[in-house]
Amino acid sequence: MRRTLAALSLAFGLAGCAGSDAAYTQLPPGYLRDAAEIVARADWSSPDIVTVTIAGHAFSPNELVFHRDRPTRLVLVNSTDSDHAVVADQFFTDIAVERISGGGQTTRAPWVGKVVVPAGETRELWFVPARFGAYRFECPVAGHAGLGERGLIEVGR
Ligand SMILES: [Cu+2]
Repeated sequence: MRRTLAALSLAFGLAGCAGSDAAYTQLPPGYLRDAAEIVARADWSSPDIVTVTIAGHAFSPNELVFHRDRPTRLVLVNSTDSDHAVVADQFFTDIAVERISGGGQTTRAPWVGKVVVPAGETRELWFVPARFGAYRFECPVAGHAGLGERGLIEVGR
């Protein structure tokens, strides 16, 4: 139920506020039906690790390359004193998520719509890219994408 409420708050758009994570345990429209199975059979002993730092209204790096079918840990470091988040609509529909973790909490859900990174904190998104593609990502906090908090993701072999 809490996750449903989180999704609703995202839908209504809380301007100027990062809100809370959107993580889904029920299959949302357009997402990978077999995400839970992909995550379960992946080998998490030596994942690819990609670290992105948020500072000065920019993601660094802002061009990310992931590899299809490779278990991946995306480490999001917020070095600012305000909250930020990551949304990437088409990318998030094409990955299978193992967990969102950080701040002493772990959320396990196969599908996500938004990852919030509170001020000064770090969050990790563990996932498997399941499709090749090129995608955009950005911070959904009002005004932040326009200030430069955006980037590109490529999933290759
Ligand atoms: Cu932001």
